[in-house]
Amino acid sequence: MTTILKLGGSVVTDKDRRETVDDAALANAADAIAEADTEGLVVVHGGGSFGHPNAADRNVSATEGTTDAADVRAIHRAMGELLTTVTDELGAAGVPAVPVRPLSAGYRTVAGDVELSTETIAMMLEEGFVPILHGDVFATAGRGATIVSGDELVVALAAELDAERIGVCSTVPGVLDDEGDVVPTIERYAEAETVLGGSGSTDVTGGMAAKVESLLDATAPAYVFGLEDIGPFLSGAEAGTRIGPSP
Ligand code: IP8
Repeated sequence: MTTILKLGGSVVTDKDRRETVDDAALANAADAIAEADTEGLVVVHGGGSFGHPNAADRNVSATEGTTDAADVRAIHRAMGELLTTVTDELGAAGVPAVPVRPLSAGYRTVAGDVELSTETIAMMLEEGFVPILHGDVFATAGRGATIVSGDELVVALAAELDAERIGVCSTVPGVLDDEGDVVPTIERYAEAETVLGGSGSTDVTGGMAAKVESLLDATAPAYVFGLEDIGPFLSGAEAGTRIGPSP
């Protein structure tokens, strides 16, 4: 069984302090993953205070491209530093984590779709490794390079690897309604539109609304939950908000 777990950039970094890892949150996430059965697990982490400020400085987003290779290098470098920290921390906790860099494994088409080659990742899984990917900068037909969010990669990975479940670990315990309560399920975007706001910090890929919209297109049910629910999610429980039809 293949499971895709996204660690939100705002969970593993201090989103308000540039290029700063949230050591305690990352250690908690690493411990929860290490305690679970990691066979068939792929982890993707977001950009947080590494990717988003570097992309925003250069006016690069999921739709705005750059043709300047120095921009591509700068954004990719920042994400590489975060990837190294996340992979090392997971490894130290006992997870057989190995890094995978999306810039070298995919691209965005002229229609805006994400193409990701997953043969290498499938072989890593077969050999018992846990591949770790991240939101990145992606060569994009006719636009130079744009940002690919971790959420887009999660959807592409789920389709290509025929995953059964997607988990998205966020700073909140799920998608919240106006009263601050977790919305248990979202099956259509219209149901959630009124409760979805933007992101509080610099987020070039659109915050919770964009997350829900892209997860609704996924080939597997997706769950949005907080740090405390990584363990329950990985053990097969329902956690936070389920996005998409029931499994
Ligand atoms: O935080 C964005 O990934 P996300 C990655 O999953 C960059 O949206 C480079 C900003």
